[in-house]
Amino acid sequence: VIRCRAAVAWAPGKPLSVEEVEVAPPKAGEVRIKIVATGICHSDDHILKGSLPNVEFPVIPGHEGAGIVESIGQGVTSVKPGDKVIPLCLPQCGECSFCQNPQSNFCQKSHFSEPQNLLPDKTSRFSCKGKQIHHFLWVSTFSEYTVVPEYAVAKIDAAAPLDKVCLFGCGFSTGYGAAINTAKVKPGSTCAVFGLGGVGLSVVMGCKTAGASRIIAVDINKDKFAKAKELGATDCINPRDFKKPIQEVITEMTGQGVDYSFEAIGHADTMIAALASCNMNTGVCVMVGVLDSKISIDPTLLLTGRTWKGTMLGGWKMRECMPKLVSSYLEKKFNSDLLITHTLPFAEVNEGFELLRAGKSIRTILLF
Ligand code: COD
Ligand code: ZN
Repeated sequence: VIRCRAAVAWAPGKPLSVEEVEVAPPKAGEVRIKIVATGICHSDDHILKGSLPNVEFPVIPGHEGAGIVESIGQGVTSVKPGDKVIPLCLPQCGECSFCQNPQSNFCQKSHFSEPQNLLPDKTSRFSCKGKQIHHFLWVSTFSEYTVVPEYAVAKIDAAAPLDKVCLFGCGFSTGYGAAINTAKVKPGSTCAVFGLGGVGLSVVMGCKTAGASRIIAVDINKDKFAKAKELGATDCINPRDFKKPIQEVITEMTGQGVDYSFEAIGHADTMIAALASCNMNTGVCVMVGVLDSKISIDPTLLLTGRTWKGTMLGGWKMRECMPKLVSSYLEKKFNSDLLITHTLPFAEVNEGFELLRAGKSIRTILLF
């Protein structure tokens, strides 16, 4: 058993508390990882507020981490102690019908299929003050050591800087893949991206890489516009600067609406606005944000031919694609470092969340 620091969410609505926790050794088929760096994603804030379904407290959040294998359980063959790895919040067992389908990046043997924030054997490797602490998406990267199933671990290049590629665990992969894999943005096309956080800005990067000729970035915080332009946005608009709905503004700007629109905020009204902003017949709208409520739409929006899609971690088969994404990063095919605005010691995790809530950060990296 290892004793180390972790940020525990004891109850919804409370700040995280940095505690000493016990981390049990990996069981058969599991890997214990020393987390070196972890990003703060808006979804972690959703958990703290208690607004994500199926999350039981107390829990150790965090799902955008990178680290080094500390020890392995019986039967583990794909990684060994000392390997650099990224824990995956979407695993890839390689055997289920989804994993075998080249079109799919889902895995049936995941916590999404059977909502529970314990490991697959329905137990936890974490305890604190005599209490069992829940895992989050199996990965719980706000802990200096974490235990995950082998099929939720991707081995990456030994040259990868962990304080940078940790973003591939969620934000960067989700946004970049939403454009490249889910929407399959074509060269010369027009795009609109709603929400310019770490995820939305990664969508902008994906649209740019795919060769979009026009990328309209939408946010109510104009402080996000400079970064969006740097990453490839051609137009930046604030819905609050217009009297008419933003979908009408975008439709006028482009003639028939954009070819591809993306929602990376997680609000019902912006999901509908994003849908209505794409071409009524051939437009594709990708929903990236999660919503904790229901949404009602005018079916005519779809009847005219639009496609409305969702994306899970940007459509990547995480375990096989992660090493390739890291290699592309090392070859400088994209610069995800531009998303990192702050780096803080792990003890300042709550300050990191304050920066996110205040709209002052894109990504804060916490270092152990
Ligand atoms: N109109 C325009 N922009 C808005 C509005 C609005 N009404 N409200 C907020 N915004 C902007 C904010 O100013 C901010 O710039 C941006 O939207 C949101 O950015 P962040 O930094 O707060 O959030 P991200 O980028 O870290 O995450 C956003 C998600 C929506 C992706 C996230 O919250 C989420 O729902 N994640 C779950 C979806 C998913 O696929 N997750 C994968 C595992 S987490
Ligand atoms: Zn996330």
